[in-house]
Amino acid sequence: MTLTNEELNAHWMPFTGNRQFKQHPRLFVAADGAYYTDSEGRQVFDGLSGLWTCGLGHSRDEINAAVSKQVADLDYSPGFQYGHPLSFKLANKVVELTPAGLDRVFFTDSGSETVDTALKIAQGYWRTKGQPGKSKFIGRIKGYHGVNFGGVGVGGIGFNRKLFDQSVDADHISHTLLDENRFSRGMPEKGAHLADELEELVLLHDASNIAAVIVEPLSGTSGVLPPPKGYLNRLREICDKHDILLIFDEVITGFGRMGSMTGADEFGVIPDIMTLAKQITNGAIPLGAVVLGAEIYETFMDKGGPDYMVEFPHGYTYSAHPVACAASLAALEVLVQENLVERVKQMSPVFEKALHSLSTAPFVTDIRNYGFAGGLSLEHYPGEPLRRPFEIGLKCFEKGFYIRWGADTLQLAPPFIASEADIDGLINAVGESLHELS
Ligand code: PXG
Ligand code: PLP
Repeated sequence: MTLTNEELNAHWMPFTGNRQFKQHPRLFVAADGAYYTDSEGRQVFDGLSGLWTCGLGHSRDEINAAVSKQVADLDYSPGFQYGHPLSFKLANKVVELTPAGLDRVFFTDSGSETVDTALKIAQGYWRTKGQPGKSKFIGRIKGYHGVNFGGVGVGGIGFNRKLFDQSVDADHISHTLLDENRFSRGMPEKGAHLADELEELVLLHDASNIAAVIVEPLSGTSGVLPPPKGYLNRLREICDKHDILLIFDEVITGFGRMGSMTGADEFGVIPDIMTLAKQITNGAIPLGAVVLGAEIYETFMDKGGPDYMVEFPHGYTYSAHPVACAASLAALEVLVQENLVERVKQMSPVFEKALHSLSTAPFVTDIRNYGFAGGLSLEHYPGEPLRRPFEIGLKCFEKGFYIRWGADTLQLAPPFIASEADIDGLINAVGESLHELS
């Protein structure tokens, strides 16, 4: 199936070079397991699990069946003032699978909505407690928290911010991408001290003005930056000392990618609020979730006024959509039943070894990895940092491998079900592409 130039025009594609794409469209028409079929009928390996979404592989019978049944039984149910049983079942499942102390769940439809919801909960919490001054957020340079106004405000990627006003009051600590950690495997040794910049910002702004700190435990979008050893623990200590909420944005790290159920579990640091999306439904239907401690929820309840009143004026038409809840329950069941989180942990050394074999390939200036997530930084063309990753991405696609390029990095995130041969094939395709460009 091919589309004409005219047919391609109406859709303004997200985070896409629209002009280049419409000249050279890359269209998927089917997917099964770890492979897509493109519009030319070729099999293409899914080297990023969709957009970090489809760890279980595509077209899982269990999810398909649950979605089909739910559409037939109850296609939509109003989420405001009425409910349906699946959202409660799913909330309990999410609580069971996330760290102890995170006991309440607010559903959304995407990572960006989840982040903005978490920020609103944090600000609303302090106001409800009678500390309205605690409204500023601290994010991190290179952080990605989606594209809604709050997420862009706390985000730390200049390219995503430059066209828009500063939307929420936010300051940022440094990123953790250090030269001395280049080619580290797993958590880098150096960089825990960078968390102390939070102390500096507390001195500057005063804790009485700060609502929350938001970080990805492992930064995904900016090229896979695992946290330095001790770094997240230090952030936790500083937040505790100054009574600042710690939000972990686990939209990518949640539900298995790190080789544990969450990044918090894997790195041994528990936040006050966690955001989840993507893997929660294996990508089949959009859904996100904010998970938080009961004390935050109870604060809103206690100060909610008469019980006919809404305690938190927030929610989406599609919050806890029944079909999304059905997809999520099925996806989480497969994740647990097939021990896929354990599989990621066991296979991570295989992925790590294969990935780092690219350290001597042309243009590679750094490689980073954790679990089933890998990032490569590439030498820039003079004045054109974004060009080479784009060229490599296209070369890989020609070879039948879908990978992600962003900024001056390549990102790899194979499905949890990927075989050793799949991983070798992926790494070989990237290696060959780099050699062909040299
Ligand atoms: N937070 C984090 C940590 C994310 O990774 C979002 C929020 C936003 O989620 P939505 O569903 O609104 O897109 C994300 C999304 C990439 C890539 O290639 C990463 C994301 C999305 C698309 C591509 O790194 N992350
Ligand atoms: N805009 C208008 C005019 C609406 O009526 C609504 C929801 O009712 C929204 C935006 C928000 O949509 P959603 O709840 O899907 O975020």
